[in-house]
Amino acid sequence: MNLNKKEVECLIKLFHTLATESRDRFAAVGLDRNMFRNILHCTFGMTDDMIMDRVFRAFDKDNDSCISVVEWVEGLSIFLRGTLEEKIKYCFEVYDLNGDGYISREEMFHMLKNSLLKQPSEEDPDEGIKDLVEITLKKMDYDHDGKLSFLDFEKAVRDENLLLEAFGPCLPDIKSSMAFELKTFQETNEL
Ligand SMILES: [Ca+2]
Ligand SMILES: [Ca+2]
Repeated sequence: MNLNKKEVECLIKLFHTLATESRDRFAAVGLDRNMFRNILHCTFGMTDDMIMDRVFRAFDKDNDSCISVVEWVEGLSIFLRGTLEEKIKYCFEVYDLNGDGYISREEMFHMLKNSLLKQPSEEDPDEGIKDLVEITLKKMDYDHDGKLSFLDFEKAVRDENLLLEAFGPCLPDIKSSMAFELKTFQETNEL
């Protein structure tokens, strides 16, 4: 945990405010997929549906389709104060779409296609994305088995930090996290 006690308390307070707003819609105390996606979108500027869905699953450690207060604080600790190692683990989890421990060619294709779709091109876009997958593999697949293991991904990101979000933005940008911190952590300081 990289947050101090006061920050954790602020996040818990915010969680209860958000969870109360939605309580009439479902029984469990927590944030459901739609609420959580709404927060990712409005607060952290995320726009990609597939990535936001994966972020929800990465936060939802016990897989009960609801973000509990503990899952919320632990996830935001990585969002706001995560170490590089924590962020590598988190991003890998987001990008390993089927959770089999590898980022496959198909998964890379799917994510790159999804994030590059807005760029118009004369050529067959699928061909360009296939090329990009091969370039990415060449750069990141150290053991040459045609897919990215966690070790491949970790080594590649340590060599070049920009590769952390190679398959789509799944961490808040600096502007959004600073705005979030100002809003969330400041309010209680004033009390
Ligand atoms: Ca959960
Ligand atoms: Ca996989």
